[in-house]
Amino acid sequence: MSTQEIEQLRERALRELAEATSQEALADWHARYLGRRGEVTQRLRQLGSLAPEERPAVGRALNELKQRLESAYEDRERQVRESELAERIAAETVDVTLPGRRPAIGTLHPVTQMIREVTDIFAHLGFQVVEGPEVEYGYYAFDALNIPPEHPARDVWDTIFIESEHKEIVLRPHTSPMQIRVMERRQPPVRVVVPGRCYRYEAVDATHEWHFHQIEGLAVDERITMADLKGTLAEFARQLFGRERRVRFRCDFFPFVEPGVDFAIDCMFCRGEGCRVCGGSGWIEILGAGMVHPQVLRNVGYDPERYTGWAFGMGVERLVMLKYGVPDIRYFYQGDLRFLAQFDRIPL
Ligand code: YSA
Repeated sequence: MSTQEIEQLRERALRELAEATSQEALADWHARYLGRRGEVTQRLRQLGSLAPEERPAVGRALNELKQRLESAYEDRERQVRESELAERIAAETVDVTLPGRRPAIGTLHPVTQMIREVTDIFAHLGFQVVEGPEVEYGYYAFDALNIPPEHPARDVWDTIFIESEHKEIVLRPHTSPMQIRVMERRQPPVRVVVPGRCYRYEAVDATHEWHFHQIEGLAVDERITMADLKGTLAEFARQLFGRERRVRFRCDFFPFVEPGVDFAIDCMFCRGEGCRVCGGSGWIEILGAGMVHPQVLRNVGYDPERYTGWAFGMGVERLVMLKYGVPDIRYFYQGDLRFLAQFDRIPL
C-alpha cells in the first residue's frame, strides 16, 4: 500500500465526513472507516502481509491516518450534535406573547342540576335529602307498598328482575321503596325527599327511557292532611316554574295511597290554551301523589289511627324537558356535548 493510496483514503474519508450532517450518517461513516470492518482497520490488519522494509512507513502513515480521522470524527460529531440541538430549540420555541388556549370546562348534567334545584326547594321547606339502593328487594318495591304478588297493579311498573327464584330482587322501577326503608328506620315526624335512578323494562321513545330519575317525597306526622300536600306541591311548582303557575289536582290510583292524585301545572308554553306540548289540554302532569295508605303505615309498624302522611313521586327528566322545552328524552343519555353544553348554568 503506497503512501499515495493512504493520502487518497484520507481525502475521501474527510470529504465524506464533512458531508455527514446527521448522527445516523456519522455512525455510518464511522463504521465504514474506523469500525471493526472499516477500511482503515482492515488495512492496519493487513500490515503483516507487507514486505518487512515497507511495514514501518506504511504502519506509521496508517496510524497517523487513524488518529487524524478519529479526532476529525469527534469534532464533526460535536458540530452535528450542536446544530441538531439548535434546530430543535428553534422549532420548539414557545411564543409567550400568544394568548393561551381556554380549557373546555364541563358542566353538571341537566338531570343532576334539576335534582339539585328540586331538592334545594324541598330542603328550604324542611325536608331532608336521603338516598337508597338501586338494586332492591321485591318486598320494598312492591309488597310493603301494598302491591302483593299477582296483583295486576304490578304490571304498571315494567320491572327488570335480577333474581326471582329464591328471593325477588329487582332494579327498582320507582323510588317509592325508600318510603318503606325510611319509615322502618325512623319514628314520625318524617319529612324526606329521595332522588334516585330507576329502571323499567320499557320500549324507549321520546318520553320514555328504560332508565330515568325520580324524586320521591314523604311527610308523615300527627294531623298531616291533604291540604298540606296541596300547599307544599303548589309552592314547589311555583318556585320551579314561576309564581304565575296555576296547579291542578285530580283523582288517580296508586295502591300505596288513598286517596291518590295526579298533580298538573298549566302549560307554560301555551299558558293553558292548548298546544302540542300539553296535548291540547292546557295542563301538564308533573307527578303522582296521595295520602299514604293505612296498610303501608301498618307495614312499617306505624299506628294509622295516630299518624297520617302524604307522598309523591316525580320524573326528573320530564321536569327538565318541561322547563327547557327539550323535545326528546333520549337526548339526555346520548353523551352529545352539543346538547349537554347548553345547560352550562352550573360549571363543575
Ligand atoms: C305516586 C304516589 C305516591 O304516593 C308516591 C309516588 C308515586 C309515583 C309512583 N311511584 C310512580 O312511579 N308513578 S309513575 O309510574 O307514574 O311514574 C312517576 C313519574 O316518573 C312519571 O310521571 C314520569 O315523569 C316518570 N317516569 C315513569 N316512567 C318513565 C318516567 N320517565 C322517563 N321514562 C320512563 N320510562
